[in-house]
Amino acid sequence: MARYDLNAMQLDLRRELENGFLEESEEMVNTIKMIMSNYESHPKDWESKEKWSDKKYTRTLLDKGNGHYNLMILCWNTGQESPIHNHPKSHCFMKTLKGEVFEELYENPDMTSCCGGKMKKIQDRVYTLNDVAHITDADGLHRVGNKSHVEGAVTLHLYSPPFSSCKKYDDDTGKSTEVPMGYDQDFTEQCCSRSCCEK
Ligand code: 2CO
Ligand code: FE2
Repeated sequence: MARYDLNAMQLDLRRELENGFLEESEEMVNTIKMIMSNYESHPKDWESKEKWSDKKYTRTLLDKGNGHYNLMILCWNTGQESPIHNHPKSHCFMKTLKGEVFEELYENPDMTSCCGGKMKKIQDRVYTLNDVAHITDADGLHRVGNKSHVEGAVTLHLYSPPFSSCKKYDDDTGKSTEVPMGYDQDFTEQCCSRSCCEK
């Protein structure tokens, strides 16, 4: 039997999200987690799309999901991490394709009536190969990164609905700044002759 590869997983995601994300649907969250869990990471599927920078983790767009979601891979060089940030009105799913990433979960100051000041960490988590995580702004904000000194990490992210900017938060003051979320590479333009785009 053919391996359940990244293209097969993309087709399942397309099908599941063909009408977009049904708000508040716990069932949909679980189905997407399951689809992403069923895929077992295989470097052959995604290594041609890796991009590494010494300056910052990179973002490579794989699929615009008919406007309903964005699917991308992120490459985290040793020691690289994101600022504390939100995912505005969106579901964030993250699967580890290579290495290991950490996640620090923080209280969302926009969800509490209180008062600014230092960001409050709620939890530390670690995601190893093939783990799938899910977060919304109602769960909190996060910082994600790669603590390894020797191995890069690659993660696969699905955001639904898609967003093109988010807020980053200062650790000490809790003040937020709107930042655009650009891409270092975009493979969606050449997507239409590939099986991932077939309905
Ligand atoms: N949200 C960050 C980004 O898309 C990555 S942290 O995991 O969601 O750049
Ligand atoms: Fe994030």
